[in-house]
Amino acid sequence: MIQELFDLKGKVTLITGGTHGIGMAIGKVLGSAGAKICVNDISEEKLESCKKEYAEAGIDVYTLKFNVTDEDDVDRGISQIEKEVGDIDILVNNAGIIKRIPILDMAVSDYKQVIDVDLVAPLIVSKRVVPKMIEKRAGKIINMCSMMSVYGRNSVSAYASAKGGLKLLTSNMTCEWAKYNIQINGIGPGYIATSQTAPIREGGHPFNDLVMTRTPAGRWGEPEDVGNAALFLASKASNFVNGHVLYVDGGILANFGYVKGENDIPE
Ligand code: NAP
Ligand code: GCO
Repeated sequence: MIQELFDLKGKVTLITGGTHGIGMAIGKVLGSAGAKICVNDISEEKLESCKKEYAEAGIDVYTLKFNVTDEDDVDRGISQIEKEVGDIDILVNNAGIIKRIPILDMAVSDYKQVIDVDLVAPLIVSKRVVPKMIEKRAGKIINMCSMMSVYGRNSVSAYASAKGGLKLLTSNMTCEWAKYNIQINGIGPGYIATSQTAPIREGGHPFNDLVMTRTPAGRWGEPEDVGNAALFLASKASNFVNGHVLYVDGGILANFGYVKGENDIPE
């Protein structure tokens, strides 16, 4: 019974930007549950190099180059997946970028680029994929939100605007598509150790101290922490969960913070 609940055997899954980081972690977990994993990227090199790591996890990944911000490129890519692999059962809108620039220093073009990848692209890819899910009266869409869907911080205005919008786009997708037995949810990772956060985590960056004190779990998240949560939202176990953002953040959103050395909880 329990195995059947999380069995994704034969489910065609597209993870955008799934060649490394959180997307790859999701691919490995869903692939280990039997899903047929398809990943796209804009880098041929990353598409090629990810195959080995997926293979080491026992997953024969299908890779395809297309830019999630380009409607024609998305249509071409999804059509090729539908032809060569099958109609998509599970869509993970994972591809994303961040630009850490204070508002007054940021070019509007930079702001628009982040919005395009992190907010408009999930709309483009979902609009192209969902008609087949509606026909089948079944589907799972997971939008990669963030704790920045609810928090801002200096220098990430474009990113937080996009992720905040993606939280509400998830709500609106639910309002329009849940009646077709499609579950659309978000995942909101906290601070996860990937290439995207390396600049603020490594080399003694002070931001690392902030994350360590603000996160009750006392650690950075690992991509697998997000992958494991994705299994729940991709499986039958979440068939009545809709429009929800599942925060995978070690408790950071529950914690206003404390003064180090005062009221420390004993180890
Ligand atoms: P990452 O290592 O930077 O991976 C992002 C992926 O998206 C890369 O494979 C990137 O490809 C791809 N991508 C970017 N633009 C694209 C485009 N136009 N078309 C197709 N693919 C594109 O980031 P990550 O840390 O794994 O994050 C994955 C997702 O989780 C992102 O949406 C991010 O915002 C979100 N998130 C991350 C954290 C965290 O702490 N790491 C926390 C909350 C949310 P290239 O490498 O070739 O550019
Ligand atoms: C930052 C980080 C965050 C993470 C993540 C946190 O600069 O604050 O990159 O934005 O990527 O979104 O949940």
